[in-house]
Order: sequence, then structure tokens, then C-alpha cells
Amino acid sequence: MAFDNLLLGRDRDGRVALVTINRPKVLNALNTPTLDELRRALGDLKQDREIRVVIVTGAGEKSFVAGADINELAVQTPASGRDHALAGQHVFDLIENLGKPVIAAINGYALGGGCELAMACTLRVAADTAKLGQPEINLGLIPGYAGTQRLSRLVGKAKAMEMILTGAPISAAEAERIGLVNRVVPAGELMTAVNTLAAHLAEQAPVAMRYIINAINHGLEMPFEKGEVFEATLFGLVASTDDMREGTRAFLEKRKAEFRGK
Ligand code: CO8
Repeated sequence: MAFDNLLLGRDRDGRVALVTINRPKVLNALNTPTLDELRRALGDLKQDREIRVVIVTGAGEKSFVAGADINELAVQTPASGRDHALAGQHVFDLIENLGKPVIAAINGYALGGGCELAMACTLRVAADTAKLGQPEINLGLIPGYAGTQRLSRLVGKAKAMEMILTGAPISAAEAERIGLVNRVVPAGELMTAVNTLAAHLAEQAPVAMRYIINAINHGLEMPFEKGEVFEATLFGLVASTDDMREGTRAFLEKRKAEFRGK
């Protein structure tokens, strides 16, 4: 499938996909065609049983994604603004529930829709030069790709209020301190660190990974006891997999497990 605004690659084993948002002239701002391409690419990656992990990053040295494309925002109407927000939310929900880990490799600015994209990913690794924030307030706007919802769930209400109300970006180190990113690495080592993490995840049992993502994402939105029942049901389901038998047997036979996603 050909894309105008994305680059798609995969590693040598064919298990890790790399999606690069490729609009470096506008710091990889997300316009409607780019969001549409992301939706299509992710739909394919979700179905592709060979792919176990997806990495999302931005083209160039400077920016992961500097937000929604402000040229489009400047001319939106109430109806188109709502539709645009819902369409973006849908794409980011697809990322959150892809059923395989999606790692954001935050190589620079992750602002507005860019921070929201990173937050929809399963894990976030940031270059030490990255800046993250929700600057919509400076444009007379509010976040529209679920930033008010995901940021408060990730870092708590107080920090989310502060970041969204002030619009001030924070450093990668501060983002790690408040739990917005999992890890910060020197900028020159970002892709090596992310590829190492992705390779490790690509070795894990795919069905178990899918259920873990499911249990955490959906369980967090349930009352605790319902979340426990949901977890137990998924635990029962994972016990039906060949990978569970392989994983437990490999441990007892003191060898490395070979998971096949069945
Ligand atoms: N949209 C469009 N163009 C952009 C964007 C953007 N978000 N960000 C940067 N650009 C463009 C600049 O206009 C500039 O273009 P040109 O070369 O033609 O002048 C080019 O990228 C390079 O940018 P700068 O010259 O500004 O680079 P600097 O290094 O000086 O500054 C910054 C980098 C600080 C990142 C600066 O570009 C900036 O502040 N960008 C805007 C960041 C921002 O406000 N992002 C939030 C946008 S709002 C949003 O994301 C809402 C999401 C929810 C939408 C819901 C649906 C409606």
C-alpha cells in the first residue's frame, strides 16, 4: 500500500513494523490525509499476524509530531471540528487497542495531537531532547484527540490540569518523572533503545500480550472487582493457547520458549 505522508518498514525478521510520520517540513503535523493513512496502515498492521510490535516515530531530527495541522484548524467549523476530533480519536483508539504493543519513539516535539498520539501508544521512549505538551490553549483551543482523558489518566488530574491549562511544554526528563514516558535515552541512542525493546517484546507470547493490553486498557475503566473478573476470564482463555503450554514446558525443560501466537 502506498502512502504520501507515512513511511512503512519492517525489521529483518518481519515481526516489528516501523511507521514514520513523514511531513518533516511542518514538523510532522497531522493533517486529515495523514490521519486517514494512519488509520489504514494500522488496520493492516492489526490484521497482519506476522507483525508483533509496531513502532511509531516522526521523520527528521526535530519532531515526533508537532500537533494537528494548524492550517486545517484555522478554517474549521463547529461541525467539521467535532467530526475531525472524533475521527482522530478513532485512529488513536485503534492504536491503543491494536492488540499488540505500539511503542512511540519520541524523537523531538510531541505537542498537542503529537502528545496525544504518543499517549495512545502502549509504551513511550523519548529522546532526552524531546519536548512534550498540550499547547492548544495558546491557540484558543482545547485538546481534541482525547488528551484531556489520556493525560489525566497517565499523570493524574493535577499535572494534567497544569499542562493543559498553561500549555507549557515539559522536558523529556520531567515527562519521565511524572510517568508520561516510560524511559528517556540520549537522542542518538533512541532508535537502538526502541528497537531493542521491540525485539524483546516480539519474542513474547502474542496472545498473552494482547490479553494484557486488553486487561489493562479495559480493566482500568471498570470497577476494580469487575476488572478482576475480566482478568480471570482472560487468564482462563490464555490457558487454552499452545503458547501457554510451550512457555510452561520450556521453563520446566530449562530451554527458551518459542511462541507462535496460537
Ligand atoms: N501545524 C502546521 N504547521 C506547523 C505545525 C502545526 N502543528 N507546527 C509547526 N508547523 C510548521 C511551521 O508553521 C513552520 O512552517 P514554515 O516553515 O512554512 O513557516 C514549520 O512547521 C517549522 O516550524 P517552526 O518554524 O515554527 O519551527 P520552530 O523550531 O521555530 O518551532 C515549534 C517549533 C515550537 C514546535 C513550533 O513550530 C510550534 O509551536 N508549533 C505548533 C505547536 C502546536 O501548537 N501544536 C498543537 C496544535 S493544536 C492540536 O494539536 C490539536 C489536536 C486536537 C485536534 C482536534 C481536532 C480538531
